[in-house]
Amino acid sequence: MIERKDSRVAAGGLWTPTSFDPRQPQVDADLHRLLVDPQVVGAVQTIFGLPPRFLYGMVAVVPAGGGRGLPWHQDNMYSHILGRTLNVFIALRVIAVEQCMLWLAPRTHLRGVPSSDYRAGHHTVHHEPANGFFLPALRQGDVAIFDRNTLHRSLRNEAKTVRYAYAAQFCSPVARRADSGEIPELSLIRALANMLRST
Ligand SMILES: O=C(O)CCC(=O)C(=O)O
Repeated sequence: MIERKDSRVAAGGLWTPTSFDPRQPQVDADLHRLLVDPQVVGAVQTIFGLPPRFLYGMVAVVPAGGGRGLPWHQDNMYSHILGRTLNVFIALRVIAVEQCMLWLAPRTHLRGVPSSDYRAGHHTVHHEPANGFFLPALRQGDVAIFDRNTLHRSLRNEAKTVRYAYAAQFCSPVARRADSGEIPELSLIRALANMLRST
């Protein structure tokens, strides 16, 4: 159960990610199964028009009582991929608006990768978007799908309960790493997929 992560986050503390680790695919396998969920993968395939490749999976926990989220950023600032990439943000439990809700700035994915600072472990854009909005309250299982170039952020968890979300990230089969031109490292992710399918 996702609540086992509560012990890792202190009230009022920071957004805490737990990424899928291909070397330990059994850890949190019940959560990382979302990377191979037919509805998640099917939705991404509908957008790409092609079967997607797995890129990244992460559980994102935000402590109750003022836990802090992330500043405006693109995911493509962290692992720069050329080609289409998507983030599927999934509510693992109900997420109330005041519970460190996700903000998005529509159409910012069309502007490429803007300049940013890397501070305290996170990229932050120099110029905040003017058109940001926050999502409505999410039920468990609700998703928001956005391009990894879309600016997004989250503020604080003002609620008394922890916030749980999952970020499942995919790229198109023709996307390549910007630095090397290689296919994003996927062999290990495929290992995950095979492993999870067989469990
Ligand atoms: O979990 C959050 O509040 C932000 C999520 C996010 O930035 C991401 O999925 O890339």
